[in-house]
Amino acid sequence: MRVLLVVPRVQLPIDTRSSPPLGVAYLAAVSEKRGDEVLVYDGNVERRDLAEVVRGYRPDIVGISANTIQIKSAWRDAALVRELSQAAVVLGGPHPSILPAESLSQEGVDFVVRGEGEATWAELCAALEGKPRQDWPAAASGIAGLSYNSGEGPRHNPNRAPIADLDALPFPAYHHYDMSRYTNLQPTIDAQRTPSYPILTSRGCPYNCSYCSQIGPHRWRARSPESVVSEWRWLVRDLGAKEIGVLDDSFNMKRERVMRICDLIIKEGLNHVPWIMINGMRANLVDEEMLRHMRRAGCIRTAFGVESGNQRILDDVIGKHLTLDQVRAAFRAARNAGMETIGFFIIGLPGETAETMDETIRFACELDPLVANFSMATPFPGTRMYETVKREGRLLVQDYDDYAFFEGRAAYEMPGLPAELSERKWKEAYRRFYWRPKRILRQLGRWSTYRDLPRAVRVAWHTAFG
Ligand code: B12
Repeated sequence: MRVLLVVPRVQLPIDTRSSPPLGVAYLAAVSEKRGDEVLVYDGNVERRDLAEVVRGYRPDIVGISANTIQIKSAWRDAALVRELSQAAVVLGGPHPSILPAESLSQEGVDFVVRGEGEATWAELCAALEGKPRQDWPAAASGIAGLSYNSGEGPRHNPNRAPIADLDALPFPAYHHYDMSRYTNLQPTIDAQRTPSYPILTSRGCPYNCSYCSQIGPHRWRARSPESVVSEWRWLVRDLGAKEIGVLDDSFNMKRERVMRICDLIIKEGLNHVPWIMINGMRANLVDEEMLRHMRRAGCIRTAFGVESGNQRILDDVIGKHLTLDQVRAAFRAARNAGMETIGFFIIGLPGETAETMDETIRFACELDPLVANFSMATPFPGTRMYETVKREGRLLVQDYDDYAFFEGRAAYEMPGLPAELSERKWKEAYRRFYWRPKRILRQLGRWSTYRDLPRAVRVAWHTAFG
């Protein structure tokens, strides 16, 4: 079969060309394993139009990946593919997984794969091969994790159980990407280190934080350290990785697994390639010895999801299962281990007041990470926060494109939490964190400060006076 996999183009003020999209790289590997011909089109780095590619390649099946920010672009791509070809159009990824019927009602969309995609995608490709369109609903009817148009409205087959043996998955098929078009994993912090590759050593998260858009069941599954390090070796030795970014939601659920991964990285002599934790580690499950071992294995920077400086917000609003003292200890341990840190914080959660947001800003300054990222609380469909806001507040986002709130606009308001307050506190957070003399002095010592100066001046101006 001729398979085309599409990452829709979106325009955001941040650089999303940081690394090759991993979900699609896994699907490409699965298709290759089936013997299909594969073409990947990442709209964010591609120079050709999708129309030109569809006309030239004439795919049999087109898979389009979408989170909420990408979904409208994904629907446009689906309609375009339908206009130009007879290919089956399949959507997958976080957004259609949560709202499959919505995507099935769009022009050109034939199927939605819900949740983890590899097995469902492989079964669907096998079921559709050589079949005319009128036979597709019958072919799709027994495939778990699939939603489709049956002729009598949308049909949702039962959920698929999460993949039990992650070691059995093929490595992501990066040769379908033009790596020279990607930057490095955290381009606003680091000098160029390319090629940079992501890696996923585990999937899922057992916690259920109110803001998190987790598409699968809240179950954590891990690859074995041996499987992780064989991919690591391939990335370094065969693909020439200059940097690796761990994308796991919960890398450190099991201490002995982390220690063993690091043992193997050191033993194999792979620790000269720097790696970073892209997502936050669980601050309640780290200790200095673990972080020192990660540092020895080449990890130069870790991140922690702190979210709030107010214990009540952490407990009652988010359900984070974390104490402020555990967070303090984690940052201290990372610093002692010689690692840089990133802190993720949220401003404007349901139930917040000016005082709780102040506490978050003060806590960020106290922890003093290299980078503090203050997200404006955004209720993504399918999250507990979304339900709370729909029940008790008022959503201000009109359009899925507006879910990328990089300019600090509030996504909703609640009684006692007007949009104006969240927006003011968001600006204040950046101003108070980044304009501290201690911080400015430290930044003057970093190379990237000079490279990013024009952008930094723009942001600083915006947060201080905009
Ligand atoms: C890395 C990452 C990023 C990177 C992306 C870099 C890149 N080029 O890939 C950066 C930092 C740029 C980023 C930015 C943002 N991100 Co982000 N990100 C992630 C993260 C941590 C990992 C993504 C990943 O690779 N996962 C691993 C792969 C294997 O999983 P996957 O992509 O979901 O794909 C699987 C399935 O979804 C499915 N599938 C996916 N596509 C398709 C297509 C087809 C046809 C099929 C059949 C199946 C299928 O099969 C795949 C294999 O199992 C996820 C969290 C997570 N655990 O996934 C959040 C996540 C995707 N991000 C999220 C958000 C909110 C954002 C931002 C909006 C945040 C913000 N306000 O700044 C921006 C949006 C930017 C954008 N353009 O989309 C949310 C999305 C929620 C939603 N409903 O849309 C997530 C889920 C985090 C969360 N738990 O809430 N992000």
